[in-house]
Amino acid sequence: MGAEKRGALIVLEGLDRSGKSSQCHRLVEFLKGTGLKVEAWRFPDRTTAIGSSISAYLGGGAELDDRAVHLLFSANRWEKRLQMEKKLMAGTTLVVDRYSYSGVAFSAAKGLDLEWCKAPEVGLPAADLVLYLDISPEEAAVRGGYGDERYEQLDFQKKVALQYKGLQGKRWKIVDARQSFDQVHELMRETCVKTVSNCLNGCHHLSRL
Ligand code: NYM
Ligand code: MG
Repeated sequence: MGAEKRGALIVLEGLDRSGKSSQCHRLVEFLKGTGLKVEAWRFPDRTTAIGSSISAYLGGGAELDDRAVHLLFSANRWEKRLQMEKKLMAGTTLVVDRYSYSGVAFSAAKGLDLEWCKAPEVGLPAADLVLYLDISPEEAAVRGGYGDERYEQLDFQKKVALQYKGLQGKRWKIVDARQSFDQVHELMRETCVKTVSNCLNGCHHLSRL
């Protein structure tokens, strides 16, 4: 049997309006252009039943207990776990717009206990690379303004930014998101290519959070 050729789990994280969604698409197009099997994913995945409850909550149409919402966000990742792992093990790289780190940062910013917030994430596939699009909450707020979903307020985003800082670890790359769209993309390319080739060359097994 040959070495396992698995795809990479690449996660983009950052405050609302940091440019994650556009950069995810740009990155996926770039990686596809190099001949790789790549898919764009995002959390929350609003297409499932759990995702639609989350969406109703974010839109302000539903009031839910903070811990219940936290667990819904986590369950939304768990319901996708098998499909994610199958894709990764079949050699497809996933570029994911938000993951467990959003889950922990946004709930901890509400004042929930950090360890409690992390617990339901344990066992999910671990990201091979977390690209953190770094921008101050003030600068993000100025950029075209927030929408009207829950959490999209400057004071709350400041608390989220602090939580994100505490989560940064060895698989994180901090990307200066104040640069132009093309510059930010350039900053991300090289580490992504390296991460994908490490995974495809069988350097490491899929690990879990
Ligand atoms: N969010 C996202 C959470 O609070 N917990 C999570 O686990 C995830 C994945 O949902 N403000 C928050 C962050 C965002 C909001 O995300 C909606 P998006 O990327 O704007 O659809
Ligand atoms: Mg948003």
